[in-house]
Amino acid sequence: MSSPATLPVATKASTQDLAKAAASPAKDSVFQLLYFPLNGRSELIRNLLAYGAVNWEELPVDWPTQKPLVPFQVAPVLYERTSVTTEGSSAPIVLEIAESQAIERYLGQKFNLLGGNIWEEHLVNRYFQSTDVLLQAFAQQIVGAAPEARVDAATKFYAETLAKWIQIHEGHLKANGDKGHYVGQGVTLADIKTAQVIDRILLLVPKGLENPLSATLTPSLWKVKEQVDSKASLAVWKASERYSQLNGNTKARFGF
Ligand SMILES: N[C@@H](CCC(=O)N[C@@H](CS)C(=O)NCC(=O)O)C(=O)O
Repeated sequence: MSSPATLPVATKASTQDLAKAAASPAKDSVFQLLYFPLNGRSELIRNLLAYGAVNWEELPVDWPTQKPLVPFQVAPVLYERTSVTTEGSSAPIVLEIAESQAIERYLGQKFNLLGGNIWEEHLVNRYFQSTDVLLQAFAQQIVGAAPEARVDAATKFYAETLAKWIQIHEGHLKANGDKGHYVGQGVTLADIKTAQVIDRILLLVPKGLENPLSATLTPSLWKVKEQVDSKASLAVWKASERYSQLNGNTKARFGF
């Protein structure tokens, strides 16, 4: 009998067969995510799975046992049990997808969130990346600061790094029609990333400071968040007990 923390076994098959499985419809797959009970490097992945309205679940974690078995010995790892089989077998192909940003882009591609052409994909990637740079600075400067230094660190971060990001992103969003989208008139990976990073920044505002992002302060960015959050399947996820638990665990883990 397999233990509850047993990992799915990635199918060993030709690149051609694996590519066929990866190209199969997401709605026919079951996705299983291995990550710790925190937002961390999986908040966007969970949001994307919810946004895509696919069949997904979290795998039980027994990290010491699992660590040596996953591609880079770090989490997250996403497993996709597809509807595709290899020739001569009835076993569905299981894909093992690793590295948080590679997982996010994989899901972005699967859910058609990377724009409609090479230029749009570049725009998606550059606003996504710019927002990731913001998130890394936030993690380092605020989350990583000693609790007694957090108010000063956050005040500086809001006034400098965040203010610059806001100015550039608000400018682009307005130039794109101010409808809450980075590219064209639809939701892309860049939009979902921005909505997630806004959530993360607002979740971790040090006590005593005002929210630095809102419908009044950052109207164009707020529209992005509203557009993303209006997706029914994502709203269901955000209203779930597990979502609140992950937020609570994240606050507690970092002493907010
Ligand atoms: N570059 C990797 C970094 C992953 C990473 O550092 N994961 C941490 C948790 S956020 C981890 O697995 N820590 C446990 C360990 O290293 O044993 C990614 O983005 O997926």
